[in-house]
Amino acid sequence: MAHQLPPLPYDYSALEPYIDAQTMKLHHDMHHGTYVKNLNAALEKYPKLQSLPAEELLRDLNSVPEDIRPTVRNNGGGHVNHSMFWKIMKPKGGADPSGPIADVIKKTFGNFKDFQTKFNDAGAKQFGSGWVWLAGKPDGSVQIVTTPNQDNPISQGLFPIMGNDVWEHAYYLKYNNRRPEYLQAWWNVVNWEEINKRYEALKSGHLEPALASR
Ligand code: MN3
Repeated sequence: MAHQLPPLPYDYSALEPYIDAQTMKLHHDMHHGTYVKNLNAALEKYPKLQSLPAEELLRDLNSVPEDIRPTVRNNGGGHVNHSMFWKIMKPKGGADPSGPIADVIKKTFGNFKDFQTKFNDAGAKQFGSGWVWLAGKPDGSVQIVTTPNQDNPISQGLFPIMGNDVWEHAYYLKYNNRRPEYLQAWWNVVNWEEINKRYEALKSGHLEPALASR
């Protein structure tokens, strides 16, 4: 079955005032929609690859036929990244995390505030389009990484626990060139329940439910 654009799990306006409805509509319907369309078009020639979750293709890009590899990397990445992105946000989200993700953040970064500062700084410094992530290994260790374009940490052997989109399309209508302001505001819509689920899936080795593109 072809890859599908997952429905947004809340209204376009649900993340106001932090993320505006027009940005959400364009971002989900047009940008994510286009990644899905392009991914499916690229896979038409390779029926065997169509049934794999997009994460599997990204995990081993070298096994993807060369003629579609850049398209799969960019558009498969775009599909996986955004499928996660909608889910790790929610209206009335934010506040301080609790549960296992709070514990590992404290253990790794000292406290939540220092983690936020490092995450925001990394996102602000990502040159051009890309993402800032908290990524982890099956042993439960975590680190902040950035990726250009639509690359996903999964291609480097790391699992994306959470990530923020720092492409201009994610914030420009409301924040213009003020990316740091967007990065700061974003914490108000973070869905820690979902992020805890993803972190638990990584540690337990049962990643299936966390594969966002399914
Ligand atoms: Mn985006």
